[in-house]
Amino acid sequence: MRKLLCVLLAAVCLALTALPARASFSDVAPGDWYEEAVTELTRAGALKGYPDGTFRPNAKISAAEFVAVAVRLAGLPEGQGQAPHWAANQLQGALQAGWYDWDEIPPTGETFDAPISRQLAVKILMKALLPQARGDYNTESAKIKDFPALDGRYYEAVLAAYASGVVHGDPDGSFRPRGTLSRAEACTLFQNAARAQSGQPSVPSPEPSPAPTVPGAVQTRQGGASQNGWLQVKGTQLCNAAGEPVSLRGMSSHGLQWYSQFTSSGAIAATAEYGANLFRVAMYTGEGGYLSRPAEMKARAVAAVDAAIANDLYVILDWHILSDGSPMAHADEAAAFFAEMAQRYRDTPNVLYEICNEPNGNVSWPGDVKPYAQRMIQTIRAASPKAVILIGSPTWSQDIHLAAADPLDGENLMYTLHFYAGTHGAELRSRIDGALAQGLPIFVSEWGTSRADGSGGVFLEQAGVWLDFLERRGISWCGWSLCDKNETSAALRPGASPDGPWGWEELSESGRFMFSRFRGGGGQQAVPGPERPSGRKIFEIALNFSKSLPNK
Ligand code: IDC
Repeated sequence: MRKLLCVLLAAVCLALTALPARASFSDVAPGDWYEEAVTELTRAGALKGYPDGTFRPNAKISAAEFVAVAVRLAGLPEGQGQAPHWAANQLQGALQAGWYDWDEIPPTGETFDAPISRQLAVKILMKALLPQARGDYNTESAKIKDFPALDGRYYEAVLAAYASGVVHGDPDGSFRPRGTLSRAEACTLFQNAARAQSGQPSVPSPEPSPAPTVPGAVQTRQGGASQNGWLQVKGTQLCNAAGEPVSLRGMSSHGLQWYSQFTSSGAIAATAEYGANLFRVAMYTGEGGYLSRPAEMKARAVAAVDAAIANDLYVILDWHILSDGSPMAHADEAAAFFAEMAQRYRDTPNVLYEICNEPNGNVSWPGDVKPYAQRMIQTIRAASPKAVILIGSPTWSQDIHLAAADPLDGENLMYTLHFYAGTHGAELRSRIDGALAQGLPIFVSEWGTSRADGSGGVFLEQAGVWLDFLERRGISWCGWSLCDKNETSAALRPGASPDGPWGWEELSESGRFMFSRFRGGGGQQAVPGPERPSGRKIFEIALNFSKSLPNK
């Protein structure tokens, strides 16, 4: 009897010590599907959370974060990194060890904080932890529904990862090689690789994201509409349904009559992969736009809005007046359009209505823009009582001081301010502060790194000053423009695929700058490490690096 007790006691003790200590992150709860993986990696010393005690399981893992975990797990010696980044030495070590090539994560650092693609992550993982593993081409490729989407340089690693049970793919059988990984998913990959190393069976990861709440949504996003719900304006601040301040950041399309191909679901998804939670559908009225081809342009606008909704982004439906100067010139057409759209999207929290892009020419606030806005607000509110409505002002939506002195009545109204970094500076910024002080909510629904004509520059230093200014004030923004036109304000290089995804090399200088600021300029990355470099810093690093290259 006594002997039996001893044996039982020993068994209980053994069971207790075998239980993994729980990871103590405020957002990793017992029973979460990733809890075990996060705990194992934390105990192995490979993983750290954020200074605020969170782990952010659903955030996309960046290249630097992923490589840093791999380096720690493999015990790889660090190198001498050249970019001022918390993971530069670990990345340099991994590069020297041949885990990845120079072009995949350039040591200049521009993409260290960008989300890592799944195919590259798997390559690095296999090189780091299972370098001997191989997979049979015919057997393994048959398991991967989207095998043709894989870049050839990743075949070997991905086949080996499937063969050794490290990767199971999505429930629908696809691998999504150019998609991103959440931090939680990355943990299960590392856990599976560690298990494969020691001959233990791996665990397939379940559906990673919470179920979308938007009907028809194909993917949920950090900071997207399924997370934040109906927006509301409290004081001057844009807030989510729970009343917490939110900043929306993303890209505007170019004119739908010219570049609607870059409003495809693939293009919007590719932009969101870089961290955008906002898209703007710029439906020109003049210049061959809606007024001359209404049915066609409306169809394009609806398709673009639906694509943004399917990707869980907030989306601005922009009545893009420009050459038609006064919004009053076509107020009837605008009212009919917004009545239909507000009805169509009445139950969809994603949609914001921008009623007049840029009034200009001989227009006044009290005589033209304000009465126009009153009519549109009434029209939209008839169907959609709480959607956010964005209101322009004279002088290409720069005269917010006029609106601040004589604002409209109503809830969830914001006033747009547009700037171009090569043309507008401190004077316009101080106008924002003046308007905010008067209680006017501001939304920068269009800005560019170029001059106001869409060319010249790019003026990244000035743009950095602007974005830092906006960020400190919690102001949302949308960059001009997502297309491959040969002008400096275009975010894509000529010839970029309209369906994405886009590597860094397909982004223009302006695009790189804007895309790198979607997640904000500072403090969002995992510890350890200094603040993420601001856009200006990234620019300086790139500049210094190019200066250090020999002249050819
Ligand atoms: C520009 C486009 C350019 C096009 C022109 C006229 O970049 O390719 O030829 O419009 O249609 C705005 C406008 C926006 C302008 C942009 C740059 O809202 O339509 O786009 N800009 O000039 N306001 C200030 C600058």
